[in-house]
Amino acid sequence: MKLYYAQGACSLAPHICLREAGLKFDLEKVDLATKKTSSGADYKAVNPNGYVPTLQLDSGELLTEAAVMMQYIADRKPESGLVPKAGTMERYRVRELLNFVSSEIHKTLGALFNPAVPDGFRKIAEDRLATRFDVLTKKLDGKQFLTGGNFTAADAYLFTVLGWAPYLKVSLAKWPALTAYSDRVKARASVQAALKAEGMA
Ligand SMILES: N[C@@H](CCC(=O)N[C@@H](CS)C(=O)NCC(=O)O)C(=O)O
Repeated sequence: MKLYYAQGACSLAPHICLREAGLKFDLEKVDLATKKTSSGADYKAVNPNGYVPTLQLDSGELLTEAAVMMQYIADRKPESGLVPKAGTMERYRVRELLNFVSSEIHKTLGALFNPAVPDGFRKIAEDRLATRFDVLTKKLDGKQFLTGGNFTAADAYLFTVLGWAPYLKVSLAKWPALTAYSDRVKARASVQAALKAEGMA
């Protein structure tokens, strides 16, 4: 498999999952500004949307959308527990979280990377995020990870997007449980290895 990624972008989440699952994979960096990959390829020919991540499967097929490729990765190594077995309620819970992180946190925080975002929008985004962070704080009460004691793909995803907060000047000071959670996730060997491979550690 090959993961097309950009440093610290949402592609970090499937990258962490690949390492958690112990799968063999290559990385190819994408320059999001020029849409060229590190091998000089036209990234838009890989993913017409021009965004990362894209996962090239061993069959050569291309799979996009972070939350979906994490499920694909997890299913290659069910014993990793990254996404529980099909048909179980636990699986729906992780899918529920993946969807929540994608639509409520990733896209709201990610919009703030755009330097043209007006202050009014920033305020709306921050208010919305605050309500989501309150809910996440409650969810994490007494737990190591989002679903309990086991690390799942949802944790890889939430860790990745929370990591953008300092760059976006979104303060997490009101939610110390989220910072403690991020520190716990960051301490994992898979996360350290992924950060190192992306030049962030
Ligand atoms: N719906 C996509 C969104 C991916 C996305 O937002 N990627 C960002 C980085 S986190 C990106 O590549 N942005 C550059 C662009 O859209 O040109 C997914 O969930 O995988």
